[in-house]
Amino acid sequence: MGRLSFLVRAHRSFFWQLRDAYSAENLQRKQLVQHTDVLDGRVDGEVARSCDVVIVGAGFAGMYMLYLARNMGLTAVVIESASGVGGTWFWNRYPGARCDVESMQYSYSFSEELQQEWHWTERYASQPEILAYANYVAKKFDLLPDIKFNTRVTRAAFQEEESRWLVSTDQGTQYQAKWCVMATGCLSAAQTPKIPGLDTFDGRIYHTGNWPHEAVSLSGKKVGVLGTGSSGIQVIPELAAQAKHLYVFQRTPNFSIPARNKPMDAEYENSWKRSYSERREKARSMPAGILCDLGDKSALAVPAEERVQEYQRRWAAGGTGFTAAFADLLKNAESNRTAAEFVRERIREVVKDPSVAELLTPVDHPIGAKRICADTRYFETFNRENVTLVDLRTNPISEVTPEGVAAGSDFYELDCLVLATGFDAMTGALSKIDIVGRQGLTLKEKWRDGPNTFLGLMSAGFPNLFIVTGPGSPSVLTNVIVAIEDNVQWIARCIAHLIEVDGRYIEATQSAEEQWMEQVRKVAEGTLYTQAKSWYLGVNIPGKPAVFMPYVGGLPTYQQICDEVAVDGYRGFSIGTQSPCVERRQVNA
Ligand code: FAD
Ligand code: N01
Repeated sequence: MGRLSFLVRAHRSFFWQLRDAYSAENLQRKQLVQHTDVLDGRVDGEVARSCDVVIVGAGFAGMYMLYLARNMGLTAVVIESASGVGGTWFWNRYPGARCDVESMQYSYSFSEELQQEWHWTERYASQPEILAYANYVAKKFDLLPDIKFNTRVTRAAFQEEESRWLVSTDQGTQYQAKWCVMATGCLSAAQTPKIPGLDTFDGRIYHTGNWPHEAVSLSGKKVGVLGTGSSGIQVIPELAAQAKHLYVFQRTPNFSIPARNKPMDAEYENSWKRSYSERREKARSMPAGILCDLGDKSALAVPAEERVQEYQRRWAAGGTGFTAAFADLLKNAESNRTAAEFVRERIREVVKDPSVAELLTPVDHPIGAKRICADTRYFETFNRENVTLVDLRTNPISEVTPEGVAAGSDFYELDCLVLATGFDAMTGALSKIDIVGRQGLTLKEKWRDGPNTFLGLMSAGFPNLFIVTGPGSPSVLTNVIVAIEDNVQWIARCIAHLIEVDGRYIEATQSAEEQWMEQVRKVAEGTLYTQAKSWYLGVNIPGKPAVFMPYVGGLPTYQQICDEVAVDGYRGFSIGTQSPCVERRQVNA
């Protein structure tokens, strides 16, 4: 055990050496390896640009992967369908969009210079500010020349003879690379529900996950909004402030905690900047990668009065740290009920009309089992004269017509409709790409009954294809930037190892993958997460298999496992020095 922890520490120190060696302050291109693959080559008569790594997506994951790959001396290209960097924060431009992890934490930690010089103006950063930050990072590290914008990857196929990925785009371009990194995002495939007549609507339809770049004026308009998840809860107060009348079409009410956003306090910012690296390290030791006040007792282990005081304290402080009040809120149904009931009482207090309050009160799932929301005057919005809550449970939408929405026996005339209907999460962006692995196996076919990966990082049958924050990793249950940094560093280390040992390919073994998926399933079953019909389970997408996708065992445990796997010679992966089909021919000979 002692030796293993030593090796794990040594393995992790690689990242810090890498960070230090290639930090902003020292950004000369150093060559860890001699790369030769900058020439264009011909593939099936077409010219394909050849490089070491193709990265799909220029959100925080893709940008950091590019940064590390280039600084390792590898040639890399990022392919991005958007016209700019930022991913989530490029697309989700709806009014009210902001982060619910504090801005001092929701940022990269890999460059001390970057984290010192960037100034966040609010406790929780708004979408425009996070997008500005992404652009700043891209410029600071000179990432833009290696990103192909306005280009969608349509196909990625593993060429067995050469052990290379051939990546095709909707622009007719092709890229050939040793390694392909899918940095396509967990929440990047916006989901539009199939509602009869939706395409006949005469007014404009906006999806929160694909909001227009130009200003959208809603003043004097009758606006409908469908969906009351995190996006709906953020956009609804903003729409209500602009619209002549807002109709909120709600199927399931959600738990939300006041964010209590405020301007950045200079002393608070300085206290972080004085000890950024220590705080980042502590954050990495917390289950969600967020430095927070984590209760270590059971909610049932303290007297009722003390418990309520703790909830009140957290409610007043604001933010999603509310569910960290006690250690067992997501494990013990009785403990969870105490927190859920506290929030239900607050909703009843805030919303003046008791029948509206009742409709807004979540009763069908444990608090936190769906992604907890953070809001700014969400429940208060329903006290406004110009806001009507339409309960779709009793009055389901029958159709959309050119004039508006028919629900139950009522008709709502609308000028525009906002869809806050979420995403095909975790697998959606990947399943839109025709990914073909060894012997013609497609990822779509392999994942027909649910996504199978080893550590969320690789899937058996798809050598040299890495996924950042893939299903089977903690990803969406964390401060995602921390999860991204850890995954990307692991991938970089893995590629460095392959170069060191002259490995042509690395691939997850079937048995390691099966064992890992069993572990992912088991830990989820030990929690209350599986008791909600959430996108974590994929049940928001018709026909998608109901499988709990993220790993709920916590970031530190996950990272420890990833590190141990690596120091143990990439246990659970096979590494070959020849291409898989040459090896197969040798075995068969
Ligand atoms: P993304 O940012 O999704 O980037 C993926 C990129 O890949 C996109 O730009 C996309 O266009 C591109 N892409 C996908 N498929 C293709 C293709 N086939 N070809 C070319 N390009 C492609 N996380 C938190 O931790 N805290 C928060 O407070 C938080 N708030 C959020 C708020 C919203 C509204 C949403 C939607 C998500 C939020 N998240 C939050 C999660 C957020 O997605 C991550 O924090 C993070 O931004 C993900 O970065 P990424 O690079 O992995 O993916
Ligand atoms: O999506 P969601 P989201 N008819 O799936 C409803 C992150 N995020 O975009 O619950 C009627 O949560 C659906 O109803 P129901 C965060 O991780 C973070 O809001 O299925 N209604 C639900 O109300 C988050 O979890 C922030 O009954 C339909 C809503 O649409 C994730 O992104 C902000 C319907 C979808 O909710 C996704 O959030 C924003 C239909 N046919 C997003 N189809 C932060 O603040 C769907 N709905 C950090």
